[in-house]
Amino acid sequence: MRIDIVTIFPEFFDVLDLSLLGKARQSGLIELGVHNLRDSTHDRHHSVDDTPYGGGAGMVMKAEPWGAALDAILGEVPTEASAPVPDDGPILIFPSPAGDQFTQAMARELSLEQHLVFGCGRYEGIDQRVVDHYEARGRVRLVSLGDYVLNGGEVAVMAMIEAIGRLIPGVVGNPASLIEESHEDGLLEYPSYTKPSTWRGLDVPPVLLSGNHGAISAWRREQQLERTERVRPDLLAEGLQPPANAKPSTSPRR
Ligand code: JD8
Repeated sequence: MRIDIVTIFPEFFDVLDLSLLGKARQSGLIELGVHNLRDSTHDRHHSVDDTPYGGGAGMVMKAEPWGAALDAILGEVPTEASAPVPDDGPILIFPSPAGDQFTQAMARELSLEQHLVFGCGRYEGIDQRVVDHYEARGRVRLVSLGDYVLNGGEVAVMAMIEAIGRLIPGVVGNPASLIEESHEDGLLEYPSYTKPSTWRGLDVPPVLLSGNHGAISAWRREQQLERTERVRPDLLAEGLQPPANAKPSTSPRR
């Protein structure tokens, strides 16, 4: 997968050299390009923002630097808006508090793409015509990390790249560990334990030391249901999702 990021804080993404994603880049599973928006400005101050039309607090990011930066990454996009919008090719993703909620299902969907381009806004946001221009010429998505306000898109992009990147086959060493995760089957994960079997007077649940795998799976499922009921009953309302590797069920959904 090719990932491009446009931002005024390119060093923010240096951390992507580390850990799993760092290895995935070395192995070629993920190709990453980080672009400084100011490199697409031509004035002495490399200015990327200006006052909002209609007044109001704060500054808005100018369209021209974004147009220059994204055209350079997306390659020639059809000039006239009437051209059919290709349903393949890169997806341009703008993090925004006004975007669609980012979820595990969206992460799985985007992990199947060949080329993701992330545009990190700052200030009060990006001139709306940037989104309108590229929406008329290709696939554009506004995505929100959650219902709270950040100062810019970088943190959201970091979270999305981690959630998407680890679903690319080969990035996570043992793909089995991807199955039994919160949100993968619509349930929160069960509690985990490791040695010692007693710590500060707290014992590991005996069933986990029993070697009885049937009993252990039943206990873990029970823990998932109890925890989800208690912490995220909304997930139960959504109905359980079949685990990613589940065979499509022929029986009508109850
Ligand atoms: C992109 C600029 C800051 C937002 C005025 C504060 C995502 N879940 C999320 N919360 N906030 C963002 C987000 C915030 C951003 C930008 C994403 C670009 N800002 C603005 C509007 C109010 N300032 C986000 N994903």
